[in-house]
Amino acid sequence: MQFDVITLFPAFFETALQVGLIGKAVEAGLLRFRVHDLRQFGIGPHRQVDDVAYGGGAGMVLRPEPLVAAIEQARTEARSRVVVLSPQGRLWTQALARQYARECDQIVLVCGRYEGIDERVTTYWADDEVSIGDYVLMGGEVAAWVVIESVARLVPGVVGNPESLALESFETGLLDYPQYTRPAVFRGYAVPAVLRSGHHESIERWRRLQALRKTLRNRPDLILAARWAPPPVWWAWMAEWVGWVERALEKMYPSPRSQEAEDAPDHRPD
Ligand code: 6GU
Repeated sequence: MQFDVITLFPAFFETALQVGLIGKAVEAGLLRFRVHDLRQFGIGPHRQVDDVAYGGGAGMVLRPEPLVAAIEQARTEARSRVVVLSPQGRLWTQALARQYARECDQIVLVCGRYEGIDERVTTYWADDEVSIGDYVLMGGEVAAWVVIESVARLVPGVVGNPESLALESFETGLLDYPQYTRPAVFRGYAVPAVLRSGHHESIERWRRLQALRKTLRNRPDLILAARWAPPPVWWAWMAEWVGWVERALEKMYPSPRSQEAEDAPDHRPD
C-alpha cells in the first residue's frame, strides 16, 4: 500500500513513520510513504498557499493551485483514492477502512488547515471527503494519521497475528471485553475468578456479557445501529429524492447565479 500525504507540516509525520508496527512494515516494504510539503507548491516568491475567502468571513482558505499540483504529483497508481480530510467529510469508520484496504493500492491524503480548502479541489480532484468525528481539529494531520493507521493494520502482513484483527471492537459490532494480566491481586483488587478457572465455556459466556455491558453503558448507539441500520439502498433513494427536490426548486425559483457564474468578471475581495 502506497500512502501519500499532502501537508503544510511534513515534520508531523517524520517520527510516526519510523516507530511501531508501521515503522516495521515500511522497512519490510509492505507500506510505502511519501510526504509532500504543500509549501513547495506555493505561489510566487513567498510560496503563498492560502488567501482570503470569497464572500468574506474570518480566516484563510487554501488556494487550489498548490493543492492540485501536489495531488497531480502524488497520484501515481491506477487504484488510488484522493481523500480530503475535513470536518465536513463523511464519518471515517472501520467499514470504510476495510473498503480502502481492499480496493486501493494508493491513498492520497490531503490535509486542510486554516478555515478549509477551496471547494473545487474537493469537488473535482478528490474521490472522498472524510471526517474522523464530531469535533473540530486545527488541521487534517491527526485525521490523516488516523486513516493511515486504521488502513495500514488491515494490509496483509502488517499485523503479525491476523486473528487479532477478526474479533475486535467494530468488527463484531460490540466493544471488546475487558482484559486482565498478572498480578492476580493488585492493591487489593482481584482479577475476576472466572478468568482463572480454566473453564473455557464460562469464560466465553462471561466475556460476551461484559462486552454487552460495556457497549450498553458506553456506546448504546452501536447496539441500535446493528439492529436498526437502514439498508444502503434507502440512502441511495434518499439522495435521488433530494436531487429531484433540488431540481424542482431550481425550476420554481431559477437562480440568477447559474448564468452569472460563467461570465461574471472576476472580482477579488482585495
Ligand atoms: Cl478530518 N479535520 C479537521 N480539521 N477537524 C476534524 C476532522 C478533520 N475530523 C474531525 N474533526
